[in-house]
Amino acid sequence: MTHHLKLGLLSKVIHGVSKPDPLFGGVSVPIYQSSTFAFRSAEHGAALFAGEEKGYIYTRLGNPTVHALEECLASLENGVACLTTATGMAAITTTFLALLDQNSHLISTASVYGATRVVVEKEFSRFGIRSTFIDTSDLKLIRQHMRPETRILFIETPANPTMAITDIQACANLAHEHGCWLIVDNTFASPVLQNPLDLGADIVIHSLTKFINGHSDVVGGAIIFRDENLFGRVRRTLINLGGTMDPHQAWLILRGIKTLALRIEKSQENAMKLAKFLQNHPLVSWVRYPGLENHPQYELARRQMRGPGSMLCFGLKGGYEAGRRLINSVRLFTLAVSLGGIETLIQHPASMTHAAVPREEREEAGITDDLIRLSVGCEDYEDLQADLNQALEKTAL
Ligand code: LCS
Repeated sequence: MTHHLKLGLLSKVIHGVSKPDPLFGGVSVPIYQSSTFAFRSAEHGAALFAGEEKGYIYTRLGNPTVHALEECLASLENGVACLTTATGMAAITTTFLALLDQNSHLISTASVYGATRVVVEKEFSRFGIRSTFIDTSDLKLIRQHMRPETRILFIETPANPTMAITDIQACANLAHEHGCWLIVDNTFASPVLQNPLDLGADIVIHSLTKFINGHSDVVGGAIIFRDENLFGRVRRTLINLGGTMDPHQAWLILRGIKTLALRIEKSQENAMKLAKFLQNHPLVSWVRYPGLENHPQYELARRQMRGPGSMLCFGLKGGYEAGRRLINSVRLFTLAVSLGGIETLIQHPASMTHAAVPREEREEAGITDDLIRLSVGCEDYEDLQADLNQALEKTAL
C-alpha cells in the first residue's frame, strides 16, 4: 500500500489516499453522499455503536469520503489521526471547547486571524475562559504570561497578516514544561512547508479553505493529532457540537490536495520575486516576507520551514491613502479576502480581515493601517509584476 512507503512531498500529496476504491477500482475516491448507513442486523448496529466493530453509522459520526481526506491530512502532517470540520473556525473553536474548562487560560499569538481572536475574547470569555494575546516570537514574554491554569499555547506561524514567525520547537518545550498543550495554526505554511508535530506540537490546525484546497471554492478545517487520547477527546466534542464536514466538501478538497506541492512551488517562486520587486520599489516603505533577509525571524524561518511560502505584506510610503489607491488600481490581482488559492489576492487587513479586532489591539499586534496583504498565486510572474507596477504608478499621482 502506498501509505506505507516513505514518500517525497510531490508523491505524498498525490498518493496520500488509500486506493483504488475496493468496489470498482475507481482511481478517484468515491463520494459517499449518504447521511446514514444501513446495518446488516440489530446486532450489527449495536456492535457499531458499542465500538466493537468498525464501520459507518451516520455521517456526523464518520463518512468514508471524509475519512479518506482525514487519512490523507494525518499522513501529510505526520500525525496519528485527523478530524475535519465544516470550516477552519470550527476546527479552532471545537478544539478549544474540547480542551478548556471554566477559568482555563489560553495564550495566543497577538497577530492571528481576526475571528480567532474575536471568538476567544468576545464569546469564550462569556464562559469564564481567559486569554492573553502576545507577541509569541518573544519566548520570554510567553514565559512571563504562563499561569498555573494555562492549558493551551496557541500559535499562528507565519502569522496572519504580519508574517511574524514563532519558534515551534521552543514553544513545545515551554508549553510542556508548564503542563499545557501547544496548538499550531499551520494554515499559512501548509504541510508542504512546515510540520509542527515533528517539532513537538500536540495539535495542528488548518483552514482547508486556503492552500490545501487551493481553488477558492470550498471552506473547511482540520485538526491533526500527535496523540490518540487527545484525538478521542476532541472527536467526542466535535460530533456532539456538530461542526463536521460533508462528503462532497471532502471530495473537492481531496481533489485540490493533489496539486498542493506543485501550487506551493510555483506560488512561492512568484512571491519571492514579488517581495524583491517591492523591496526595491521607490514608493514602498517596507516589505515583510520570510524569504527576505531583513525579516526579523529570517534565520528561524530557514530552520523550521522548508520554504518562505506565498504570503507577504508591505506598506507604502504614502500610507493607507496610497494603499487604498493601489488596491483600487490592480487589474489582474483580485481584491478579496481569503488566501492560498491559485489566483493572486490583495486585501487591507485593518479594514477587512482584522476590522473586528479593536484598533488598539490591532496596532499592538503590528497590524498597522498601512499594511497590505498579498496571497500570491500561480500566474506568470511577468504578468503579476506588470500589474503591481502599473497600480503602484497610479498611487504616485
Ligand atoms: N486560521 C487562519 C490562519 C486563517 O487565515 C483563517 C481564515 C482561519 C483560520 C479560519 O478559517 P475559515 O473558517 O475561514 O476556513 N482566514 C481568512 C483570511 O485571512 N481572509 O479571509 C479568511
